[in-house]
Amino acid sequence: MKNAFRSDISPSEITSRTLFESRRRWMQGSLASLATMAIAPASAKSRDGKDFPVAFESEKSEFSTAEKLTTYSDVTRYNNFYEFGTGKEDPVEQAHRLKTDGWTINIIGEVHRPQRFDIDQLLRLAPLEERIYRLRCVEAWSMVIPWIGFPLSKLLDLVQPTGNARYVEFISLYDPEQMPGQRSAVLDWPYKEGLRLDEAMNPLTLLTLGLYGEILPNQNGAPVRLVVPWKYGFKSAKSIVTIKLTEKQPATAWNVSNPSEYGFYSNVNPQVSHPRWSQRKERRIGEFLKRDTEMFNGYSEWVADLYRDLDLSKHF
Ligand SMILES: Nc1nc2c(c(=O)[nH]1)N[C@H]1C(S)=C(S)[C@@H](COP(=O)(O)O)O[C@H]1N2
Ligand SMILES: [Mo]
Repeated sequence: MKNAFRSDISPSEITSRTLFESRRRWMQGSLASLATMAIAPASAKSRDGKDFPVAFESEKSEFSTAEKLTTYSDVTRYNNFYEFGTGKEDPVEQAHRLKTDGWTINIIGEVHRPQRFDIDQLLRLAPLEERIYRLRCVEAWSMVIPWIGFPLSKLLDLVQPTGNARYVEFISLYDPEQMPGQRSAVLDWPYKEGLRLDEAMNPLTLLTLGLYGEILPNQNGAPVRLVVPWKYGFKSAKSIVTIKLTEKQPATAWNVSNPSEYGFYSNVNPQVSHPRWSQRKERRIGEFLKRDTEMFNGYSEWVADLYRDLDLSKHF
């Protein structure tokens, strides 16, 4: 099987090295963070034995679950990334096409300081944390993944939302040359997601640059994605190029494609069935028996307050 990292000099590898160098520079300049460094740099070989030149250090997070990790192989081979096809292994086979060098994220809309960030700037923006989160797909499977990133709130604080800002829209890359899945109209491209501003500012909402101590593999949304652990996986947009603060609730790709099945909120909620299947149980990838799905994917303690005044069967 083809792999994003198998070719001698893949675009992602070049980016990887750049990230590693910039991260190392950042670490050298920051003695304070050396004291809290928790994860040693990974070796030059990845878990599946291929060259994998990049690793970076991060701090452990109080928000991490102690549950057993899903294997690196499952995390990077069983993916949803419709830009590269709708099959679970399409992303690992196709995402090597994605060029991530020179990537920027543009923050626009209702902010006092609109700004474009490159990945180097993002890496230096805040201490990187390892967050071991459950990811629960709307398709009733789940994984436990050690992400690397920092709270999105740190980025939003920097651009200073105006008093009008109430929502945050996330827009993924549109480039059918690199993303063959976009030649089919399976979704209204580019992929878009949205959060209420207070959801985006919640400390659990992670701007994510890596997993398993390494930079994000392309199929997991390189070079920068969102991870929103109390919502169904599709809210966690991959390969983001634009973040737009808005006054009105933004349209989202899944809501546009099928409004009766996918609402704006998309909170993990075992009491609200998907119209075509129950959401009461889930299969943890790598396990045989199904387990009960928890309200807000088990993150109620931190997020239930956000929805106190909302009827969650209407706002599903
Ligand atoms: N741009 C983009 N982001 C996306 C998707 C997608 O198709 N395109 N799929 C979503 C879905 S349905 C899930 S479950 C998660 C899967 O993330 P993973 O493959 O890294 O586990 O990514 C989400 N983000
Ligand atoms: Mo999903």
